[in-house]
Amino acid sequence: MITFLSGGTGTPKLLRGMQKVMDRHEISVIVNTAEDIWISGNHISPDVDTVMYLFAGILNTDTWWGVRNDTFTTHDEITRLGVDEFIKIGDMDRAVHVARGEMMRNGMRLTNATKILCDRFGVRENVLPMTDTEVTTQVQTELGLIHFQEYWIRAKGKIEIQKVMRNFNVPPVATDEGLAAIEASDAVVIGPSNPITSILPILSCDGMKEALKDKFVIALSPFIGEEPISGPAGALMRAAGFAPSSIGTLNCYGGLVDLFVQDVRDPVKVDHSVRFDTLMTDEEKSVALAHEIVGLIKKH
Ligand code: GDP
Ligand code: FO1
Repeated sequence: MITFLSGGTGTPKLLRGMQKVMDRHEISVIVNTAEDIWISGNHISPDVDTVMYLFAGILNTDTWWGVRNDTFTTHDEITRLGVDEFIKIGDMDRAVHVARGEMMRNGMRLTNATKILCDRFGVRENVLPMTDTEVTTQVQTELGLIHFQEYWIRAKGKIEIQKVMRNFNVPPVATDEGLAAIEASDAVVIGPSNPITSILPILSCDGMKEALKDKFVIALSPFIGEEPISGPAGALMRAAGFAPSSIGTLNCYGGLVDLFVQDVRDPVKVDHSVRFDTLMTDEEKSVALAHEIVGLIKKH
């Protein structure tokens, strides 16, 4: 078994390849939930949904969010009626948010709601939210302290971030299911996700760092030079006090990593790193990188 720590784009690209090179029941994914948000009364868990839709074979892999060929009838009508739905939600996607919202309002843990939804979609992999209580990444900007989604989607990532924070009522705790998956794994792979908004929230769940201490941990860089392959990781790294680079990524993980993987094109030198082509522009490239990562684990 391998456990992956994942956000909603970079690591899912690797998981797309992993599905093809491993027994699917041997894949566990602990997924960031610090971007979750209640919208129009329903519960969106963007990273959990991306991983679930990927494994269900229905993910829109042009955007890496939402369901392929979804329609937006409800979103268009709700917007016409004056609801400020700043996130564009597809109709099929919304059905998942409605179902999950209902389960959670009835007191179900996010872990169990995710399991039920994954079963309905025929997902064979083990998809595990990082925690069962609410935690939200917020950024301090000229608009005040706002939800990360407000920054990235409403403000299109175009305003300066002064500070990144995580807000919660109860400190987030790693789930028993997540810790059991790590315990049962030969290795843990921190995928090439946003270190600040996807990976740190997972690592900050109580019990997570302890669980990783004695495990073989591989981390992949989401940076080539000072630029992430996509998304706002550069601005967030700077705001959190880290260099926007592979070195900054490794520093961010604070000594948990046994083997660091960076791209063959990356001009930044990281001592003892392993280099592969990590640019997963299509499924074939995801499969090739997945083979390399499995090879590293087998060699260990
Ligand atoms: P989010 O939840 O949508 O922010 O997605 P993640 O946190 O999972 O991933 C975002 C990160 O993925 C960005 O910082 C990108 O640089 C990185 N990324 C996207 N595609 C690739 C790729 O093909 N290779 C690598 N190495 N990183 C990638
Ligand atoms: N990202 C966008 O840039 N625009 C959208 O309208 C949008 C809608 C959306 C709906 C459901 C979902 O699960 C994700 C969605 N995303 C959208 C992705 C967005 O949430 C972010 O890219 C990730 O959270 C970034 O980490």
